Amino acid sequence: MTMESDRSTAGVIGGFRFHPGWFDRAGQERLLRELRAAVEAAPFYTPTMPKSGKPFSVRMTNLGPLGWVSDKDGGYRYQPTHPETGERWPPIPDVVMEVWRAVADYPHAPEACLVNHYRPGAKLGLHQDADEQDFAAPVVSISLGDTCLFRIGGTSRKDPTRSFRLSSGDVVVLGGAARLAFHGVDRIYPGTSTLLGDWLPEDGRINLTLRRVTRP
Ligand code: MD3
Ligand code: FE
Repeated sequence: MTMESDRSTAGVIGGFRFHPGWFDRAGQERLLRELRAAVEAAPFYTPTMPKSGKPFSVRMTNLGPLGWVSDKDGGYRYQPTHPETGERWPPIPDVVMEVWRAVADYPHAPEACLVNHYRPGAKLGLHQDADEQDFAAPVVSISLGDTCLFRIGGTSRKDPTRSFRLSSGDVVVLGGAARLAFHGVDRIYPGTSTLLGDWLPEDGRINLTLRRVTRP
């Protein structure tokens, strides 16, 4: 019962909702087809850290009217265009909007869908999502491809954390207190899914995070 990483969410900060297996394999493949078409128009790029300019190990792109970007000079921000192509981000596919409508319990549309690609070895350090104006809206996450080890704590960096695995097709909703919880991705388990192999030779994991950015 006290495994370091299991599928139970007991003891996790309030407002955290876990929907394992929301998408079955056919649903994951349908979603991936939409995503591939969008990523052709808005390719993955490598963001860099504010000030240091150190590259992220995670590659990113976005869908929707606003996208989250980061670079040395501009820092963390939302903007309507891709930092390398200068084009507007492609729309958020209907299948993704349907997940928001089903789980978000929030009456306005999301504005940003950040698409993270983790190759084996990529990580995302413990952080808060705090670049949005409306914390009343939850963040909704969809996992595709290889399983990862995800960690979530409390609203202070010093709070204890819990780890568990997120697998292909899982949906997580971060609302209430969890909306400002520290969280991160500690590792990717290579070879745990066959979903991405045909598309991304380096395989790995994709995560979509849906967010409301502006106050409605
Ligand atoms: C907990 N992404 O893009 S998704 C991010 O798996 C991010 O790619 C991770 O953290 C990923 O910012 C985690 C699950 C998630 C998303 C947002 C959260 C967990 C969260 C916001 C608050 C608390
Ligand atoms: Fe985050």
